[in-house]
Amino acid sequence: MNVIPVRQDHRRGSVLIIVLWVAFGLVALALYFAQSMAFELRAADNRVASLEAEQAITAAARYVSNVLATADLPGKLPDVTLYRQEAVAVGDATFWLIGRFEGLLTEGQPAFGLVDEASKLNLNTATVEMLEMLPDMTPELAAAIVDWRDTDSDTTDSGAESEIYQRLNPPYRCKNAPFESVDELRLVYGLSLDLLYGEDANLNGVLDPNERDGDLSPPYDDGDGWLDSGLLDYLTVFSAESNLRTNGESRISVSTPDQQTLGTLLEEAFGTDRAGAILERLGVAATDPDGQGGQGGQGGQGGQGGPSGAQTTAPTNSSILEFYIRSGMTEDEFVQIEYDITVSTNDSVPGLVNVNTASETVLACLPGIGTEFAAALVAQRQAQQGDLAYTPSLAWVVDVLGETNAITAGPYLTAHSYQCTADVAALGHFGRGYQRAKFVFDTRQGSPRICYRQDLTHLGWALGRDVRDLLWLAKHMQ
Ligand SMILES: [Ca+2]
Ligand SMILES: [Ca+2]
Ligand SMILES: [Ca+2]
Ligand SMILES: [Ca+2]
Repeated sequence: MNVIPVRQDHRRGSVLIIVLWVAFGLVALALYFAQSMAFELRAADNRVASLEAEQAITAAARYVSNVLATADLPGKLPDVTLYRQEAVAVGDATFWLIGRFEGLLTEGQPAFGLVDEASKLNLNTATVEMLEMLPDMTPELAAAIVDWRDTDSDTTDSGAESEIYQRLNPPYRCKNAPFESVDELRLVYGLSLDLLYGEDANLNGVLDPNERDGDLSPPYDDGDGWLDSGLLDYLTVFSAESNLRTNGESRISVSTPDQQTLGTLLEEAFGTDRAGAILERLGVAATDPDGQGGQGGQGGQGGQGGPSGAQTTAPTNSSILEFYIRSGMTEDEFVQIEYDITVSTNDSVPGLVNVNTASETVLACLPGIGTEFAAALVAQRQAQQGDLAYTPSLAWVVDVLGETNAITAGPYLTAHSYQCTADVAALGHFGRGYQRAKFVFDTRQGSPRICYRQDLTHLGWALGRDVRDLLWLAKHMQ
């Protein structure tokens, strides 16, 4: 009689243990699913944030398109104070336009704004000599770049044509046609990624912590606290100036000035007397019906007025800057007709460098400027900035370069910009879902058109430390 209750106690104990194990298992399962659901939720939340950021990038592209469409003059980029470029809210998302500094770098903090494509050297028009002036560029690589785009198969000095590319593994052919993007440089013989990106691994124009720590973390850098930019920062394939006047008609060529058309333009701008004086100074034959003639033409700098008579030939001008110098116009006068004249008969002129936005490094590549005058040009430009309503002009360049150098540099310079880059970085809610895409806009047709888009999310965080700190604060204040 005593044995049975003992067995029952045993059984009860075993049942209790089993129940406890089952309960424990159920709790563990519940915890496991809860954890996994939390992960799932977090992942879904991040996906939502990424989608928000993508939407913000699309919104940013529309916004930039609107900003460009409402510019007060064609060929004039809006001043950075006239549009929003930093922490712009779109619903729960935010976007930034990553720009480039004019002047001093604030360590690690990017500049925000649009980037002018005419501030860079054009890969499709730059000569070997101009390319060679870029930092870390070798004569071999400069020659290989020109060989890549020129239609012939004659190797330029130490360049590279198909013969060399066929020996690579895998072999390919030299393109022998214009570059369509700057990234295409990767295919050019002798070009390394180090040269393309320099120390700026995330292409934001500033030194980030991994770009100033030597070889502690990629990329390799010299740790000197100064950003050595790669070629990508100085080159473009998009710069091309529209050859239309503000009224939509073709610009008037002053290459070999024609008395009639130029005369009409000058008369409309400055009146008959002043127009006559400018034409005379230019040595343009005057065949007025009242028989005043072109006698006494001075011919400008070293030019010849030619024998007096109705059909003298005026000296040709290689650029509108040379025309300006020869004409004896004042700076204010030249600005009034600068949009109306050209030396080209094409619809657009590729590769001109905007002297009002180009960096010292880019200006130094141009004939007539070089390292001797590039810094002085930038200093002069910074000193005269500030007037938002200004009409962009080239005329001031003569004061810095002198007439001879200005005439040499003239064919490569412009004061206008018809293409710009919007490098958009965006975040979704709570600063999550970082995305980045770069757009190039072309305004030659009037309404801005996107001619290039590239995703740059893979380059990682590019908004600098301040934005990251602000996000951290916002997150922990909630
Ligand atoms: Ca070639
Ligand atoms: Ca950087
Ligand atoms: Ca490093
Ligand atoms: Ca450095």
